[in-house]
Amino acid sequence: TPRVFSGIQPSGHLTLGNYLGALKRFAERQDQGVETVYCLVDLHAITVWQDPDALRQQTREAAAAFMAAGIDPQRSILFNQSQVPAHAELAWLLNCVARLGWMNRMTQFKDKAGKNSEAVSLGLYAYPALMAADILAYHATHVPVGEDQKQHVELTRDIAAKFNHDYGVDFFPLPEPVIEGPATRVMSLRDGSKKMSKSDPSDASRINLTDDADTIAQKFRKARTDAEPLPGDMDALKDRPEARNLVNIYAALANEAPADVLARFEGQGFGSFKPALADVAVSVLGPISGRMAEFLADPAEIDRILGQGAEKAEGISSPITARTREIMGMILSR
Ligand code: AQP
Repeated sequence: TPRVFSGIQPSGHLTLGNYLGALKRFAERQDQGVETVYCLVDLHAITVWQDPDALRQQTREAAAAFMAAGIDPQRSILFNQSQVPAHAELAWLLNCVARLGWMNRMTQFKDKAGKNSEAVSLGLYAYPALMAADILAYHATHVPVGEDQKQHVELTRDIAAKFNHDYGVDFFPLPEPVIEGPATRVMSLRDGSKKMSKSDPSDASRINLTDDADTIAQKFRKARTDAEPLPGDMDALKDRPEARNLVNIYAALANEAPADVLARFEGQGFGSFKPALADVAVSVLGPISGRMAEFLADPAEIDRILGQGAEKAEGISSPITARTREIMGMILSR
């Protein structure tokens, strides 16, 4: 039976990239009636330093964003990772299956560590093995993610296949990455070659789900673009990454094909396209930030929901990790 798993790091304010690449599609999956497990991956967030009070606040804010985007904790399992022991436990077991050479090929580690790779945490390096544990602890079959996470899901398949092979079992299903829609890689508003990221030092590079209408309009107004008018088809935007990004964002927000957006705006410049884009963004994000504020007014209720989700998550993952230990030869006598 299909089971969807995905997660988001509570490492800052969630962005428009997280919404279009992840949250919006998480809600669609839930509404298709598939079993959906969604995790606020706080153990991943601490691979770079997080102020403890800020981490708590960001985790509640992310939970509020999930619910505001349509994830219903009665129909999906919604929880924070650290409350379910299976994640850290299975990560260790899989650390012993994953190969160093595989880890060395992970581009996100190279990007995040930069030139300073001796000074980053061991956790940042092991991040993809923890992500494999997140997915495999639920025997998840489908993992909706943005383009940037594709390599990590492929690594998860390699780890699962090696485990099955090394122990002569058919235990872990190989999960499929699900990457679809016009906004699988939303780019920075300041640099069309970088993805929009919640940890980018420049707030102007991203739209936060908590931004108000004026801030959204101002960020799009200041977004980097070129001076050419919009063409009639997407192929002509091949070498115009900033323009292509804004058209894709418009299309994803309006649930239209990028080609249809261009058909309407062909020949127009950014002086008219940007305000139209801001209007669509505000009409979609305004209600979401409003609902987020309502949820955040009652943090104890958010914590209660996360606790209930963690109990359900533990019910699935705890027998799977126990069985993993048993397969590996560890005594299981209680
Ligand atoms: N720019 C993006 N466009 C489309 N999808 C995106 N995602 C992230 N950025 C974009 C998707 O959101 C999900 C959660 O990502 P994450 O929080 O686990 O970490 P990330 O991919 O590293 O995202 P950020 O925002 O860049 O976080 P930081 O800055 O903390 O590293 C994933 O499905 C991701 O693909």
